[in-house]
Amino acid sequence: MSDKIAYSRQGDIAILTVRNPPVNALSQAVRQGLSDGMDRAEADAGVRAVLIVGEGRAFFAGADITEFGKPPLAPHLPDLVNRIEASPLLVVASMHGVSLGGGLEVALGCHYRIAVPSAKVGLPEVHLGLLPGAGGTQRLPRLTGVEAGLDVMTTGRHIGADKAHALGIIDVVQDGDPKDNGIAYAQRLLDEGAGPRPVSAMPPPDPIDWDAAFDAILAKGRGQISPAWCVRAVQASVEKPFAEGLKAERQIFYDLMQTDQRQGMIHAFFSERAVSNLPELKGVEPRAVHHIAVIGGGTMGAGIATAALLSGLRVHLLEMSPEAGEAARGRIEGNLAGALKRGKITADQHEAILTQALQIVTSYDTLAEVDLVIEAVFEDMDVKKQVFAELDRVCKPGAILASNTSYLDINEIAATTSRPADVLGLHFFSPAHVMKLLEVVVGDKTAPEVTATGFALGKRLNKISVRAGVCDGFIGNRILATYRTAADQMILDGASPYDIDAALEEFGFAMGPFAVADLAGLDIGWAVRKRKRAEGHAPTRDATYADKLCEDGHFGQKTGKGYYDYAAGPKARVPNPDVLPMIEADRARLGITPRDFNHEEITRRYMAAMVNEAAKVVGEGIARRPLDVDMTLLFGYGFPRYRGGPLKWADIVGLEPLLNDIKSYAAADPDFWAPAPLLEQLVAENKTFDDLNKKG
Ligand code: HSC
Repeated sequence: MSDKIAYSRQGDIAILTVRNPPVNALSQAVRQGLSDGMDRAEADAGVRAVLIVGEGRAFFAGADITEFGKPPLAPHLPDLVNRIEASPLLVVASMHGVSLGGGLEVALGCHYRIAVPSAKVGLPEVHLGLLPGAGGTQRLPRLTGVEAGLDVMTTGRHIGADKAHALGIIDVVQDGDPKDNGIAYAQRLLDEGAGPRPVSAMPPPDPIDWDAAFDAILAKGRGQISPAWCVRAVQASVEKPFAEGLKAERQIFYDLMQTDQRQGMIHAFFSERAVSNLPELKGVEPRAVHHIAVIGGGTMGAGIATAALLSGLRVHLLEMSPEAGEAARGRIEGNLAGALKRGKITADQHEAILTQALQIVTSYDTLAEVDLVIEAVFEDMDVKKQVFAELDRVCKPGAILASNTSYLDINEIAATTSRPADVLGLHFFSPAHVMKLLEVVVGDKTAPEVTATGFALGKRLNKISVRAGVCDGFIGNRILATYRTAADQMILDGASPYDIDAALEEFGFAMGPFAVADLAGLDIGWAVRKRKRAEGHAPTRDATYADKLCEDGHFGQKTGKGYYDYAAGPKARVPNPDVLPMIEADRARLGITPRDFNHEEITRRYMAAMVNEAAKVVGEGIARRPLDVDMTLLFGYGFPRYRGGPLKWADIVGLEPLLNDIKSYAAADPDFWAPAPLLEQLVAENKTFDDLNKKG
């Protein structure tokens, strides 16, 4: 028997204990061990019941994802689940930690299910571009009904034991040791004369309007297909005999396995975990951080302070005046009220944060004891330098001084202090207590333990932290500036902002770039354009329509008008009729005859600009690996997760055709479209971005 499964006996009960750390993924060895364990129990004289229980953190985290994309190895999971269910012995699953995907499917193949109160179950396969492929779409609806079953599998969310019990997924919820609980429960069932109770033998649930459900879920997924296909598999569970339903499920599973979306989502799953794994920080101890200061209580500073408070840190928030301090407190209170409402904190925690953990101050001298400071003041180098001079004066030795700048040179800021090794960038995204991305910007002199502390803080704040080098805009905003310029240039050539938003939303972005600009505030881009013009870095054909909007006081949603008119509310996007005439005036000034762009052409150009700049960012070492760029765009810029990130997307569509596109655009604008050397090199060597990820 495989060493992943330990076989033992207690009276009439055979116990199969799963030992496959860290999370008991159902690898080939585990499947084989379970199958052998069932054979052994059935041949073991006197055994009347089997208990399946996991050791360590989980019952089972699901199928072993590292085996996907490789030739499947027997025993296959669906066959194993059927085999367990068909046993003449009574089979009990005792669940703790997570039982996800194939892990829950194994439990559904067991005849009875008991769980500890902290256990969580779910069918998260849709987050990998798949659907449950080991009978989950056929068995779960027999227990829960179609609507609840579809909710579980199309959202992929984790469900607590009590809720799962209420839904009929778990029979008993009981505190205690999972193994002891399972043995006692199996014994009780035997004593009561219970026998095997296969879910497959239960009657199918009532039907729903399948086509309507399919269309609604497809529309909600913004192009992601696997949730909608759950509907068709569940439909089969209602309309076909069990064995035929299983075949239908398996066919859809195999079809989804072949899709780009499956590749993209599995890339996202592993990259999300790999991105904070820096070889340079192996063995480097982060500094202890218990108490931080945030300088500036605007939207960004208040969001950062909220995130820190929610993670249990003490926060001093420094503002210029008591009035500004009170306004900052109001913002934080608003954020915390939201967290309380969503159940992220209890009323007691809310009270303790506001009365003890948060302190609003107006003097730098109060910051002498803090472990780390995050400056979030106006985006101006001189202002930042003044702040850092003050911090350098008052902060204790060893305190870390961080800037939340989104573009400015961390090395220049660090050089104004007497302790450049303690300075780094911590670039949050607004709203900072919600958005998952944190760019940890490492300056030339930043000490390794300071970088390690940035990553440790990111983890504590539940962020996805990405290492970025110093350049204008770091990873994300530098790439954004390029694809936004490509969009502006397309507008000069004839596309409208509304065509571009529609094309990118079809591609899977939650919002197109112009709707995003309206949301973020058009004044941000205005300030950047003015700075770049002053530095002599304006595009050859410089569009001014966005400046005109700002000059007229239209900054997007916050003023009620930008590219769109929000008179009917923030979600009611109506094109602002003033915008197209402003664009036409720009075209006339620059002597451009507009032409039509279709959505495919818009997307190709936009993505080509994004990939080309991303390749430069990786080639220059600003991002460590292609996957670092992918995670930045996924978690900070609304890039569709099912496409994996821009460089995963590039690998999938092919680097050579992309390079050819870039070269063809370069004919009209050679500076902007200069191909990234790294992209040219990969094409010449017939390699992919993912080959670089694998090198680490
Ligand atoms: C599935 O089950 C498909 C089936 O329906 C059908 C299959 C049918 C096939 C038919 C063929 C004929 N596999 O996240 P953490 C690793 S699809 C392999 O840091 P946490 C993870 O990479 C699966 N490895 O910990 C990491 O490795 P590292 C459905 C897995 O406590 C380590 O474990 N299940 C793995 O924050 C720790 O993970 C899911 O989608 C897996 N399944 O979270 C669940 N799961 O240390 C995916 C994890 O080297 N997993 N690893 O970096 C999760 O959601 C989270 O990992 C947990 C733990 C909540 C389990």
